[in-house]
Amino acid sequence: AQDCQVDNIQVMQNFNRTKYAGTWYAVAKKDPVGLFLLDNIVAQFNIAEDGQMTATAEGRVIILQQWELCAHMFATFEDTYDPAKFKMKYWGAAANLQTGYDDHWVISTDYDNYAVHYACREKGYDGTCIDSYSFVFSRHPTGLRPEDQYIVTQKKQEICLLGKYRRVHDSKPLQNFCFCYFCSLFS
Ligand code: AZE
Repeated sequence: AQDCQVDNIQVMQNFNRTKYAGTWYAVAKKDPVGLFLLDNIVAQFNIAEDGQMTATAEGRVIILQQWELCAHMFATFEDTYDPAKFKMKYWGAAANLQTGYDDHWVISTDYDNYAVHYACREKGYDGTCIDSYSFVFSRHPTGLRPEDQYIVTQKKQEICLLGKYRRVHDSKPLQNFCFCYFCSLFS
């Protein structure tokens, strides 16, 4: 059973950022309050020689209620006391796009197939999260392998978000709305 306390959320043990690097396709997401990436979401994590993690991400967004565009985002990560918990500073390539400073926690990953990500933007007085977002990432643009579903469902439950996800349609931006400019650079 979970108490849903943000401080008690278990993250990936012995997290290895080098194995986490590379391309991840969002196959499911739980949205935060406000504007968010809709679909065609691909993230590319990179590890510099000094070990510093950075990422780029693209995704389809609708701004001002009708303008559809592809957001190109950049992120740098600050390390914390826990190797699987980062602080993520991010900004959009176009000047008018989103900037932010969010948690970036890796809840679980096998590095080769799936990853469950979590970010809590606002904790309530009772210690539970009142504004979170989360991605289920896959290495495969076609989605999760059936054998990874069980662990992913388990982890969704552990972070108290079971039933709150939506499928992300079109996790193949190369063929669809967004073109993942950075994907080829690092692979
Ligand atoms: C993430 C993967 C690592 C890099 C980044 C990510 C998050 C991006 C956003 C973008 C929001 C954009 C909006 C634009 C109008 C976690 C996918 C940067 C939250 C709302």
